[in-house]
Amino acid sequence: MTLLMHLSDVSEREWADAFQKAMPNLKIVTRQDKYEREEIKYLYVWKPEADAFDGLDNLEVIFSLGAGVDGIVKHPKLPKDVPVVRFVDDELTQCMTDYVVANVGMHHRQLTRYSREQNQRNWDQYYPERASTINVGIMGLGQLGKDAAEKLNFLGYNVAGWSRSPKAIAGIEEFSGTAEFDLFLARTDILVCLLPLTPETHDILCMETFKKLRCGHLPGGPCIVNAARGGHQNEHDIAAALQDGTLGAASLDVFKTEPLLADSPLWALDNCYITPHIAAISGLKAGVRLVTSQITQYEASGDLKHIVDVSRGY
Ligand code: NDP
Ligand code: OXD
Repeated sequence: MTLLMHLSDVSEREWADAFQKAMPNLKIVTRQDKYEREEIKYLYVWKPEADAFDGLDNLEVIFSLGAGVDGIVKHPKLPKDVPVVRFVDDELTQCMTDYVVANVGMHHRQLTRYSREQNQRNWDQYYPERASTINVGIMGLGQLGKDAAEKLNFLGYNVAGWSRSPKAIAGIEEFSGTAEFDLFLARTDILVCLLPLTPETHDILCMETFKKLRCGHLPGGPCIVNAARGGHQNEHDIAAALQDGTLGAASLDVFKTEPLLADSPLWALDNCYITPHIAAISGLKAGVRLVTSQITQYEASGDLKHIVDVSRGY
């Protein structure tokens, strides 16, 4: 019984060594080590390559290094009967909320405007409105969206959420399903995307969506914050909307192609705030703790937590 690391763009050795310390009785290998494909019972995976599942005939559980599993569920050779378990962790949730709160605050307090003023050495005492007049709309009210919504609500923002199924979260106005999407957009000044990437949510951040946001309330125009996946955004539309005033500003942590291509027009826009997919990392300590406890539980009782619904895509 062996746990295989299949981690693209991440140090497999570092993770394998940390897992080995936590589970001395389990054989743990990277793709560089010697092992037989049939001995693999557990797979720890990030950005699976084309051959990721080939020959893993005795695989019992797939653990995702990421909270988002779009790269796994769309894999054409994903074994149908093997559970996929995703990364759910309080530290990761806290990091994402930190990112969202920082960026919502930045747009609410009109940082783009004051940066421009600073560049011109201009002292213009424009006072932003208080938080309770700002409508934040969060797409996705799961593990991450719910926490961000609650913390923003605590800070005094007027928060609404949009999800697939109806929710009841104290203090949060709730919209659900495609039928209520336009209503949700129409009341939103700052739109935050914390959706999983699925065929239904692909390119949801597009000009058509931006034009439906509440206008005339934030002085520069409505703003967006995307910390979910680059596949959610039409980057051509974002660049156009940031230039023609449909959007006042955008914070983007994720991109269609990562790293963001050098010739992307987004780099040069002073109302586009780019971070390199760092909103919330799956930390080594937390990952080792999560997977170790899941394997221990699974070996004892066959139970697993945070199993993905592959047919739904998240
Ligand atoms: P969850 O699965 O816990 O929550 C997903 C939410 O999205 C749910 O509320 C779900 O609705 C809603 N949703 C899904 N499909 C639709 C739809 N078609 N229409 C409306 N709502 C929909 O995910 P997490 O909160 O844990 O994570 C969200 C995403 O964040 C991840 O998939 C990942 O891509 C991204 N991420 C990015 C990171 C970064 O560093 N940039 C770090 C970690 C995650 P319902 O509740 O009704 O099912
Ligand atoms: C994740 C990510 O999905 O880091 O966890 O993007």
